[in-house]
Amino acid sequence: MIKPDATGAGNTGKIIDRIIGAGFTIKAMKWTRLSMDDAAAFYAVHRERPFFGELTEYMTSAPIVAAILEKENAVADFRTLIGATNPAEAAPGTIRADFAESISANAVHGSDSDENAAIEGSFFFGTRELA
Ligand code: 3AN
Repeated sequence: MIKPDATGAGNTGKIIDRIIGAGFTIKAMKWTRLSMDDAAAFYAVHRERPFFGELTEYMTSAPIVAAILEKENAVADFRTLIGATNPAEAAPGTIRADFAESISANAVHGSDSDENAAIEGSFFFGTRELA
């Protein structure tokens, strides 16, 4: 997912370009905006965390781009491409080092396992939307 800070700053194209340049195939993609219910459901695992309110507020503040990406070793390679959650700790040249504003406005989201990638993919897309 490309998050509200990045879509709002006009960085969507640059981020997609990096994703394609790193060898990912786009299987599905959409520009949309999360409702509060959507954001709460998507981040349900973080429900009890102190930053949950800030996170859902932020994630509904502007459009996002959702995508399903395919690559050998996709989860690990995507996390390498985007860098650490906190942009201050993200390795130079990563998407978060170059485009993220803060730990909550951190430009992109990546699934943390194949299992969660399948769950998150079906949150946004039906099977007819897969290329
Ligand atoms: P990642 O997106 O790197 O997998 P997670 O799953 O630990 O990170 O956290 C989900 C999202 O919650 C992050 N992308 C970030 O926007 C937000 N977040 C995580 N930790 C904090 C924090 N300490 N303060 C504010 N927001 C946070």
